[in-house]
Amino acid sequence: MARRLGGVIFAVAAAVMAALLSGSAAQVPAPPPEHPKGVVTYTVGDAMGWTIPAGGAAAYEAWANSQIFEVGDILVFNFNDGAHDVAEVTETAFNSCDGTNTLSISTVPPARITLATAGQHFFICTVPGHCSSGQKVAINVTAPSPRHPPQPSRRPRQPLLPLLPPRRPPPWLQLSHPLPPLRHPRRLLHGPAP
Ligand SMILES: [Cu+2]
Repeated sequence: MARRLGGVIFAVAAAVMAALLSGSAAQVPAPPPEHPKGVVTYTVGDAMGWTIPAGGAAAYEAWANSQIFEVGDILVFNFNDGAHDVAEVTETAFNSCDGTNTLSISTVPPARITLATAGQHFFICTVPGHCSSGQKVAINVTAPSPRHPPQPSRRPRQPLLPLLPPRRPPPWLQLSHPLPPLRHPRRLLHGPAP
């Protein structure tokens, strides 16, 4: 009898502990994945820099296709001061090498341009003849990933653990008649104490 009673108490206690443990474990949110690299700065054309490529526009096309650009990344255009510029243009202007209506233009090297939005970005040099000779590059920018979480100053501060009220055991675990303490189980074996 005492063994069974002790077993029941143990089972109930174990069930309560399991319920509490599983409940509290489920409340702890998984930590956000940390981005290992942060914002990536790309030098357009690498060692070639920003110039009229010997191989034509295919050189910049191949360079751009070998990278994965994400929102927040930075392009650096290296060129000789006064020899070139960098203009972001529409796709239509990019295709026709029209540098008359630019979205933005940088004339001082090195030009650092942050890729602020996802989608296609088109850059050309507006010096006559340069774009049509291949000084143009199209950049496909993908949406931010966990590699680029929002800036800490913009992220609302949250407690590490949510402040939830303490969990109560479910009603079916609440005993209407508390069980007597089992300090002297042997006594129960031989009947109630005198
Ligand atoms: Cu140029």
